[in-house]
Amino acid sequence: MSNKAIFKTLLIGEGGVGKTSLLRRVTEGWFDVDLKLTVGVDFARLDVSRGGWRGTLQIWDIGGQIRFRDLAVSYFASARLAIAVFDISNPITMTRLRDWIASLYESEGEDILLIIVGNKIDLRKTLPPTHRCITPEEGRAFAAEYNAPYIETSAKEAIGIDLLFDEVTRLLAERYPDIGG
Ligand code: G3D
Ligand code: MG
Repeated sequence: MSNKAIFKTLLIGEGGVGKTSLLRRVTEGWFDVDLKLTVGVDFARLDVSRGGWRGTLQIWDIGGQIRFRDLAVSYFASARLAIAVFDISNPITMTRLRDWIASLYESEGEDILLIIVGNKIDLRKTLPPTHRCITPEEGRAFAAEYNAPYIETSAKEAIGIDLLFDEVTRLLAERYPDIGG
């Protein structure tokens, strides 16, 4: 009998940073549930495990049509963890992520688990050297301000996705050792 706990996991960050692309990557081949709601939130469900610990992530991906100020209550409510995404090729998306995190903290408290993701790292090698990209060191320093792990990904080239969800699982298993399983 399945008795796995469900952990609401949010994807947050500016439009265009790659949230939906990351979700598509992780659910490829694993795909379980995909509900498109009229409010513009997609869900995907992903079973994860670590040692004897097992859980189900219910990953919420907000649609681009939802305005920021509409969000807090309905989207953030009861989340266990947030994956906060910026685009390494677009530094303003890192700055704006601060507002997302502040809003999340205001709604759910600063105790919520958080992982910072710098996505689109494939662009470091294709953009001209004059293009200002966020460096790994800058990404780590940003995440350290929130005491959060920093993971770099490319949804396009499927880099770092497993690592990201290993980290999600690790944080949840450590925070909720007795719930999963
Ligand atoms: P969002 O859900 O955060 O709004 P999307 O972002 O997943 O819709 O992605 C926005 C655009 O960025 C898409 O391009 C998508 O293909 C691209 N993208 C997402 N992840 C990556 C990545 O890792 N590398 C690169 N190079 N591009 C990425 P379009 O052109 O469809 O708008
Ligand atoms: Mg999207």
